[in-house]
Amino acid sequence: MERVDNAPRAKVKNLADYTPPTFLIDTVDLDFDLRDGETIVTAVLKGRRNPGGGSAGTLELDGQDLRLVSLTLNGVSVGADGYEIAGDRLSLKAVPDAFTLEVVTAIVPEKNTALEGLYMSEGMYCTQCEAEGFRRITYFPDRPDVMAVYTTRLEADAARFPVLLSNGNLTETGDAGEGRHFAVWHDPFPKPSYLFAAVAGDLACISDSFRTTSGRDVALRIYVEHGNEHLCAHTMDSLKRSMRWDEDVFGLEYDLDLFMIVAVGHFNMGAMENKGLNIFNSKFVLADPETATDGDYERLEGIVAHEYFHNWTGNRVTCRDWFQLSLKEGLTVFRDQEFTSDMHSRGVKRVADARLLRAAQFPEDSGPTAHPIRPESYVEINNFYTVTIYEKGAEVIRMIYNLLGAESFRQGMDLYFERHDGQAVRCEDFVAAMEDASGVDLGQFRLWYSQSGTPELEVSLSHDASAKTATLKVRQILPPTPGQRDKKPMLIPLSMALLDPAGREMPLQLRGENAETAPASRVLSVIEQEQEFVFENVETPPIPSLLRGFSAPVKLHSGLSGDEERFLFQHDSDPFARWDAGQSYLTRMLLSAAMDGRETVLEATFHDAVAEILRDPSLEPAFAAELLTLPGESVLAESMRPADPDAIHRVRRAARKEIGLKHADALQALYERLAKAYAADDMSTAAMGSRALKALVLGYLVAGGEADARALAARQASEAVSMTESMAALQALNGTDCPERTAALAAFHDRWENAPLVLDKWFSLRAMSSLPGTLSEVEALLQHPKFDFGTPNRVRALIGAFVSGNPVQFHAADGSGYSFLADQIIKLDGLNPQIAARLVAPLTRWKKYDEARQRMMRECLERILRQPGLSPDVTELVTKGLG
Ligand code: B3K
Ligand code: ZN
Repeated sequence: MERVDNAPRAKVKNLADYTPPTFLIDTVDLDFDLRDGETIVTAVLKGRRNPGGGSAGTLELDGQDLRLVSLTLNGVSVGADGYEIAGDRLSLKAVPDAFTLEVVTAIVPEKNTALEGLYMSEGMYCTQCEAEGFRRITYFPDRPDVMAVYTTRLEADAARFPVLLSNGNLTETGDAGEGRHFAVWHDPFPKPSYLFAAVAGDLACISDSFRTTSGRDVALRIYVEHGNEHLCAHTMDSLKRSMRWDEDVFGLEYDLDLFMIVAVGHFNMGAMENKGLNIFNSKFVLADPETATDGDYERLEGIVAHEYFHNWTGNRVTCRDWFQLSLKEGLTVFRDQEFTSDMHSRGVKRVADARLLRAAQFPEDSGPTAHPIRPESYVEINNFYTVTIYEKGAEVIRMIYNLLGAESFRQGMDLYFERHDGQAVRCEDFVAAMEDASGVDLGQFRLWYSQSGTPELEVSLSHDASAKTATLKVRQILPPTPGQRDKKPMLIPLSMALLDPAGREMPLQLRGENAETAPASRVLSVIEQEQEFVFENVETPPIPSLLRGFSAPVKLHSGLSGDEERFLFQHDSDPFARWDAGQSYLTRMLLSAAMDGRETVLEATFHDAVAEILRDPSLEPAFAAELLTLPGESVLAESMRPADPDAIHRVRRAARKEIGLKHADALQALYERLAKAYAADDMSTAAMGSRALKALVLGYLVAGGEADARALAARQASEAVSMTESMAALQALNGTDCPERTAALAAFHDRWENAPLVLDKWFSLRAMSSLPGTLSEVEALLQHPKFDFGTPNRVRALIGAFVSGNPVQFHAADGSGYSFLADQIIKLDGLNPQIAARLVAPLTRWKKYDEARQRMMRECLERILRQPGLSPDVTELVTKGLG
């Protein structure tokens, strides 16, 4: 067997090795001569020695896939002996303390399939520079602590590229002769190279404006392909709401006179916060009720907000180095979560965020790629745009918010901006600002930045009737993670209440405290490995409601019985704790049925609770839908060792059938009531919530297995006037092999064949069907005329959906799912390493499965690693995955 060593391309970078840049760059003048074949980029950098950066005379520049045309230092052409190129580094020798360097490079955007740097998407030029894409445009110190003022001139064919955009303000336009034109943009705010952006294309523009609190008018523009203008209203609205919210809640105003969003069809992720010129995956710009679901609407709004909020948390104050990524990402996710909570339902949002953390982050944190939210080393930074950095990072900010309270947190934010506006800083600087503004000691809390892994809390409550005390014993367990065997006890905020038999909160009087001021719920600071909290004046045995509001990103072992969990599921006034009690109960029922092969999964008493929820008109429908959703197959797999994907699928299906049959009448009645509740194009929170519940109800009815339920779904599919209705019907039918499913899918395909974003949904439905034979269908779909390995959205819709959204087929006992994935990773790696690397994770979770699956998954990882010329991206994850 051929042996290949991919290691040389995969070099480890360590936080401990950070050194400040030797030279700073004050201004960058960029000129893009955009032409078919080769684009010439001329960069003029004005730089000077960094007073805190040592005395070396060599200027280190990064560059990748560039053809160097010329280098001119202070007007003198630099000869071959004046610089060295080694790999992706250009070292320029004998650089004086102040200099002007002109770098001319040639690049080929048309051939750039990695979609980093300058590339082409559907006939337009666009850029993606975070994290290290700028080095694919020109030689530059491509690191976030080098902040410069950019002036950008773009020149291109006037007919094909009438729109020329870059960061900041437009300062000049003109005719460049020979049918070409140019535009010059100037961004007055110093920024790191990763926030640079440029676009050239033939695009339609939707304009609006926003008046800031201080009375400035900001022009808002969304650029999309011609013909898509009518699909931008929700994006524009979301942008305006975000701008208002950031002023109201954080006192943060937008700082330029122009804010632009450009929609791009080929994009590696969701969107990018480039200064003044956000570039978005078109999936998160274009929406109307006919083509986008309510879920799409919500995600779009959240992403627009997230990118907009980055203007302050990320752009004005940026990261010193990429180890600090969570400084901007965790904080900005926290901000977008708060925005969504304020716009919609706080309880439902909290549940959704907790669900995401459990489904995606906990598995990462317990697997071979676990890392702290501030990692200490990496090979490829693109591999660190993870749920840990983003979502766990946001949970860490949320804990600070809860520890300090809203007011002090706001003061901490103000101090953070006062100290660091215009700087590139560390997570530590953020924590210090919070600490200094509030006086709260965050010493022990800082471990959340450096320790990886999900802490576990083991809790037990005992009641002493004669002493009238209730004692809560808490133990924290910190499982070992790669590179971290022993850990220090952390500060874990544990929000809790004690409920009496009627479900009311009892006063919580800790020993030594005053009875009069005892609160109904409180946050305990768990700081020791083992700790006891004694509550006084507790007459009757209480039921503890724990981890309310998901007060910390931990796994809770509550020690509660099934009856107690059911009680909380019915009575807890805290939405998260109520939902969580139900999930925990269901997990127990489902897993015990999975292990003993039982036919009936749910207890009769649980069905009573379900019946109650189905007929409770006071419950917010979106929340009722959360309560009644069973834990997903991958979440269940997390709690079963070894995980048995077939058994999990079987019992989950059986439980759904039970619910569908047992509650058929109630479900039917509810379906009819909800069907009349709102117009299909009513996009209010209430209407969307009502449709979420209706989709769940339809799913259960079809799961019941009766023909009339299938007919109902088929009717909904064919009569649907909105994408939400249509997808709900297709999803309900997707797990059943029946003519209704086949017909509905075919009709959907024919109707939407030419609408790429909708066709993606069809690919995903096909890939996520749990029916046997799905893998062969997915393989056949790789040959579908509309499938394209070069379009990330399509790859995610088909391959991504299969490997992450179809556990039972992906984990097929014969290993076919694994080798399919290995083939696709190898194929994609040659085109787009980032997209290939994003698919690796499921194979790295082999430890959770039985021996046969373990062996097959490892074999696939080894096969991938044997590929010659494998990217550092995939090499890093596969190597870690093999452990
Ligand atoms: N900052 C970008 C993500 C860049 C990913 C680079 N691989 C989008 C965001 O988090 O807002
Ligand atoms: Zn972000």
